[in-house]
Amino acid sequence: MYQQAAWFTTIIFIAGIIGVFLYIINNSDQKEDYGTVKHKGHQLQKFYFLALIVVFSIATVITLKDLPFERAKAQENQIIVDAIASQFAFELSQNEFEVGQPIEFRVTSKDVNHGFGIYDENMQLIAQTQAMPEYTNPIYITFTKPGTYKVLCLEYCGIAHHVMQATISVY
Ligand SMILES: [Cu+2]
Repeated sequence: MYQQAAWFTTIIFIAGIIGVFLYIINNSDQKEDYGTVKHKGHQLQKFYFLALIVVFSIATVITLKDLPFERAKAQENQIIVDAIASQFAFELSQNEFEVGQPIEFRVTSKDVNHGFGIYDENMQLIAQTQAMPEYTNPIYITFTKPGTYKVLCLEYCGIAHHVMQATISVY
């Protein structure tokens, strides 16, 4: 659906640009007094510049208001799990959970920047954040299916980055 909207928008913009080019080509043989043309052009420029600012400001406000996905929020009865990344392992204060239990992972790093990506059994990324030294980034997640989930590092952090992982079991 978003793909389609992107396509339509692109095509409309391309059509608009082609239209402008055709208009300019069509009118390029008309001779006018240089002074008048310059004056008119300047006025037009001012008008289009303002119009662009207005159109893009409105478009920005409208499109930034809502994310195309639901944002996870903190819950009252959530379990808090400390997740500490370091070269080249994840240390989780708990890695066994129940289906339907809201969890907050508090993700940080002991050394360099790492990624913290939670993958389901089909190796689809279901949640992720950065693991950064001196920062704690939360992930709010409620597992809806039992199974074995994997945590993988998503940022190249050194020679053994590719082996950096942890396992989460959900019952
Ligand atoms: Cu890494």
